[in-house]
Amino acid sequence: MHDLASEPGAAAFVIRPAAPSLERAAERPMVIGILNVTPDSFSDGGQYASLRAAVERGIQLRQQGADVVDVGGESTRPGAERVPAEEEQRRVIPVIRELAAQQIAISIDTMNASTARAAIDAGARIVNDVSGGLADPRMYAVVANADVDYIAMHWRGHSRIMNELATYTDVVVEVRAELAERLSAMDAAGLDPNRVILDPGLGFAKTTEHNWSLLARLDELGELGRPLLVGTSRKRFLGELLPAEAAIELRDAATAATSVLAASAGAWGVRVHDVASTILALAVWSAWQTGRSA
Ligand code: PMM
Repeated sequence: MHDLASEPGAAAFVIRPAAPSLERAAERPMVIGILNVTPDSFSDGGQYASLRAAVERGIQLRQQGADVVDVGGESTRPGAERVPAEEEQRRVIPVIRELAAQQIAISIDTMNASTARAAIDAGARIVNDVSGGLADPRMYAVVANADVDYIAMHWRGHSRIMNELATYTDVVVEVRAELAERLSAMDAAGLDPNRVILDPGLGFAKTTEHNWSLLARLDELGELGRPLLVGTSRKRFLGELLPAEAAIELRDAATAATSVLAASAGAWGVRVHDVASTILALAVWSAWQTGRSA
């Protein structure tokens, strides 16, 4: 693998070993790189070419410093329709198998227990479930019976209807209570609580105002006693800070800023599309921290 850390002036880009840990490292949060394998992401040139392109992108995310590559085959954008589990698996399993064979730590972004099971068999080490176990009643059993970590995101309903579910009196109090309920359900289903990461689910049944409250009051979710993952990357609420016609990639600078804010609020990890800009922003944050303690 190309070693960016050995290049002059590349000290910021220390590539950590591919062993995800629920202990947050001192120097920076975990960086989870997003690899969406949907027809609109790698559509050119037929199935083999798109498999190759997806695998190459996964390797690139790792080379840029991602600790984990999060592979997903079903879009969860507002309004998105469901994808059959068989089609989801057809998209993601060959990609996971190839990346895992290259010792890249993989999480599978799925709400389907059967896809989680197939991904674990293909080498995934983390199950990232945006529904926190609510979409598929068989999910907890799959996770409880496997040697994997589990990311449980706050969720109220499928993408087609989620915007209608964004009603809260106090979003942080309610998200915390609903995540606590999930933790109890996981406990009852025999999941190891020490292997669970929680995520506030920014943009999922949340308005822009809700997202900013959750980010600014992340410490209140920390009271649940579990590591927190934050996913702001390229989301619409960041796009609202840019001119309407701005290219989607321009949201990466805003994402890098939220990565720093999440780091300083104690987040365990951030999930991003553009790994390089977040790694650099976190290196700035880390150097700042060192300056404080020197
Ligand atoms: N957001 C998306 C998809 N998966 N998983 C977690 N844990 N947290 C998130 O915020 C999250 C997620 C939204 O879709 P994208 O892949 O286009 O970012």
